[in-house]
Amino acid sequence: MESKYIWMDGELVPFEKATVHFLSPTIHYGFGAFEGARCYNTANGPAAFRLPEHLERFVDSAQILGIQDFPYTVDELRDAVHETIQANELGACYIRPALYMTGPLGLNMDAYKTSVGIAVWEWGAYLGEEALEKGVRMAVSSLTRLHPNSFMTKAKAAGNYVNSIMAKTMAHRFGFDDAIMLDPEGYVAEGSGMNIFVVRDEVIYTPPRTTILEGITRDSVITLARDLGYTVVEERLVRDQLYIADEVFVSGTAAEVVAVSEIDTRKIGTGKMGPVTRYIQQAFFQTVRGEGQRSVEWLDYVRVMAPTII
Ligand code: PPE
Repeated sequence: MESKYIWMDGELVPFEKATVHFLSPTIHYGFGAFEGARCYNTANGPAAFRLPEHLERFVDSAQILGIQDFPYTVDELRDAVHETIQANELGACYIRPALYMTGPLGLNMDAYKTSVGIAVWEWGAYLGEEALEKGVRMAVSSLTRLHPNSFMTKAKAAGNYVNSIMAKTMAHRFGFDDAIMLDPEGYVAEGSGMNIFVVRDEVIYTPPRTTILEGITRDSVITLARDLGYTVVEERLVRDQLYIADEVFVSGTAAEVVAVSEIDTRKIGTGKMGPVTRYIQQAFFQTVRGEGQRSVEWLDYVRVMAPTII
């Protein structure tokens, strides 16, 4: 995760100096939010995938949390991301904006001040290079995904990830690659850090937006699948629908598009990446590399900025 500089409130700070005070309320209470986007290498140079949409979701996270002093516009953040990628001399990389609080501890956010940082680093295949071809083995978690009236599922709030971390780690310790979370009513919600899709008889199903993070990769997959002529249905799914699916796959910025070969010790379909997943994975990678029909619409080519290194 190392890089040369991290952007912090308008300045590019050398990596080792990019620290936050121990008394930040974000450390004590998990009150903060983050975003995750990716930049890919294309024939026309590095380009960030759907960057404005990611930054809009970042601003929305602040809005959902009730933060009233969020200091930047989407355009300012976009410039900052470009500047940070440039300063770090990176091509393909992961982009991690985060907002965190300074100010007195205590549970009234109106006493805090909001700060924003942006880190970028080279981050390879999140679930492993092999997973992109072979798929991953997942387990339904015994932990319930967030109740929409206690944690807000549309915000990428830092504290929401306590639930994800516990679920993913448990799955790992039990020998699986990742966890599938059910919502408070028992319906399939999402993975610890990715959305989920089911393929049955060539129709693609995915849980509705209500209790999940509205993944930008999820939206891209739905759009690409429809472009390819598939029917995509957003409806509630139960866990046994996963077991009898022809194919299951997950999507996320970090995870990209990855097949699920096994769930709760049941082999899914043939136990290998299915044809629909492969087709969509190919369309996704073509798009992010600048070779798809949607590439122009979705790629934000990194611009040269005048850096403000301190
Ligand atoms: N659900 C959750 C809970 C989630 O965290 C992510 C992204 C998604 C769905 C997919 O959303 P999108 O990236 O917009 O397609 N998870 C981020 C964090 C991963 C991490 O380990 O950190 C990501 O993929 O960047």
